[in-house]
Amino acid sequence: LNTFDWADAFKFDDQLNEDERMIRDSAHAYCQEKLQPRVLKAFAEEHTDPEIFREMGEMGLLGVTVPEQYGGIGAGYVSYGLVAREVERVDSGYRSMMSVQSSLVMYPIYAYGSEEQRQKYLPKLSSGEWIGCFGLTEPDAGSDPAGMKTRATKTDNGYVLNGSKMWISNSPIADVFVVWAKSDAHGGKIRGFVLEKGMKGLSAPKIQNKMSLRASITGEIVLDNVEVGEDALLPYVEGLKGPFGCLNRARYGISWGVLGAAEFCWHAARQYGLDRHQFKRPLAQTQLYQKKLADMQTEISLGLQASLRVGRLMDKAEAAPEMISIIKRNNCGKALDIARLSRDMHGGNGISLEFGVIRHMVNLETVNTYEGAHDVHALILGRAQTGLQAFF
Ligand code: TGC
Ligand code: FAD
Repeated sequence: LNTFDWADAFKFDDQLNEDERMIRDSAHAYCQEKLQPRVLKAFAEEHTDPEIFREMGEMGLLGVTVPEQYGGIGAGYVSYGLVAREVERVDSGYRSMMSVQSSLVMYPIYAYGSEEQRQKYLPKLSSGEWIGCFGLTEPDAGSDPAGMKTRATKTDNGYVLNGSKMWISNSPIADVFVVWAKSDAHGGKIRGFVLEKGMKGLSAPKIQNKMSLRASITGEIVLDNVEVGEDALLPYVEGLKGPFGCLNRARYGISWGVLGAAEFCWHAARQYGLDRHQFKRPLAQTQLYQKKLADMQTEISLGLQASLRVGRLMDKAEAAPEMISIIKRNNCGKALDIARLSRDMHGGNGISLEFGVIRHMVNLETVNTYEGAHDVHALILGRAQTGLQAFF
């Protein structure tokens, strides 16, 4: 009879190659040994440790898909997904720090930057010596980034930038700012600019009192007549496809990451149900408890297969953005359901930070919203199958 491993229902592991397993295992070891022990305090105290970027850099976890000549490890998108899953198994905030640096800062500099920009920024971002952030969202432009107000105005030597960005991961501790603005010199089209900490008129105040992603710092970016040279412009992209090209990669990584968080919540609920007795038997020996465990196992197993499939297509440059919308939307929604169920299955203990599940639950509320809210991805998919846009 063929065997069934409850934790790996579809023999997911068999579908990975040796290199992918090695990257996954070393990411798992780092995350469990170094990140897991400090997450409770970091979340409770709303503290982001910049040293984590250096550690991740040393482990080769930043810019996994960036070629080695720029400091990356030149691995594929399945490897990137496996890393995201291991990091988010500990905390969505840590995965956020990693994926902004990799997909939203290193990727645009690599894909749209000049050779000088690649040489200047990528090695230091990949080692974690420099921290990056990505400014697209504004106070009045979230789901609709085309409505941004930030402007780049041409000067004799370059550009002057004015505007403000909101809800920007890493910004208060960032050294490098990838900022998107409408440029008058380019017919009002959206262009990317690489700014640096310390530029006159550039500030990044922290957003206080978040109840989610508390281990990952979030801030604004305020641009008050920031003057930059021509060399700050990302030369090789214009229009919304610039930021969306980065978001495709980050959203893909998130689809894996949230399954790591969901697996944590599933395994915790299973163990809790085996250990805790009520009515003279383990909670796990009740039909309602087992039904919930079966739902968790099913959704996680299916989600992993879908992300793996899209990852293999990304490695062949054959993945369409709509595929990414399916996995980002569904995996986030399912992970959030699983975290909420696990919280419930832990009873009163479920609300304590000590058990970890409520931390994942509140984190996943953010992950379900950022990088295209759950309903926004539904509209992308609705448009793709009807030909009718329902955004406005
Ligand atoms: P639309 O007319 O659909 O497209 C405008 C132009 O963009 C191109 N495009 C894409 N290109 C590549 N990949 C994609 N996924 C693309 N989607 C669109 C499109 O081809 C077109 O190009 P062109 O050359 O014809 O001009 O644009 P729209 O304004 O109608 O957009 C609607 C919508 C809803 C699809 C879009 O605006 C959207 O996805 N909104 C969600 C916004 C979002 O995801 N923001 C994320 C901010 S960053 C973030 O949250 C980081 S958190 C990270 C962390 O901490 O981990
Ligand atoms: P809105 O766009 O105002 O949406 C509010 C609600 O309305 C949502 O439920 C949405 O689904 C719904 N909605 C919107 N439009 C429609 C429609 N047409 N039809 C039906 N329903 C609709 N951004 C960055 O640029 N960089 C970052 O690093 C970054 N990090 C973040 C970190 C955190 C902790 C958070 C919370 C956000 C971050 N974001 C970042 C911003 C994030 O991408 C936005 O919050 C997200 O895109 C949603 O925009 P919004 O908050 O303005 O919500």
